[in-house]
Amino acid sequence: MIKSRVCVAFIAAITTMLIVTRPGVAHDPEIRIDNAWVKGMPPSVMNTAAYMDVTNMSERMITIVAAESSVAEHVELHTMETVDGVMRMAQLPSIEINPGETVLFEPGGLHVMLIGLTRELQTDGHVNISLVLANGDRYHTRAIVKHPMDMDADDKGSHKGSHKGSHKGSHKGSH
Ligand SMILES: [Cu+2]
Repeated sequence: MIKSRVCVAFIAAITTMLIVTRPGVAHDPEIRIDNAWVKGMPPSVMNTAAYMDVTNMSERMITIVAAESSVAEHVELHTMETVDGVMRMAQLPSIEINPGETVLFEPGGLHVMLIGLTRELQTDGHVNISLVLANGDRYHTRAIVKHPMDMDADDKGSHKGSHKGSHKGSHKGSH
């Protein structure tokens, strides 16, 4: 009797270990994150944005409800919208992705907003970013930091002046 109880406890412990040691998610991955990168900023700029491709690998719609990163005090899901001819950022409560669909987080569109950077981002360094799904699963990615002058030509500083001017000067002063 005691023996079988010990055995059950042992199996339970092993099972717990297996679940805990699996990184993040205990079933087939629902999303895949590719090409993650962060816009590098001069040290004086406290906010920046991260971009990536997110593919829904599952057969049902998934919902991203939050993003997390240790390099910023606040992390938000943002998009760009045009109001009265002026492009500005808007926070999104969630982002839905249909089965098989890839949603692009890219300059001028969806982005993960990193607000209040807690450390300086080194060009070619990495930033850990997690996406949180509605079911509580977290998916981690390592985003590479691009130099501020190294951005795609089509970016054209679309963030400039938004967020109450916090991005102002982000394209000034190349190193
Ligand atoms: Cu933003």
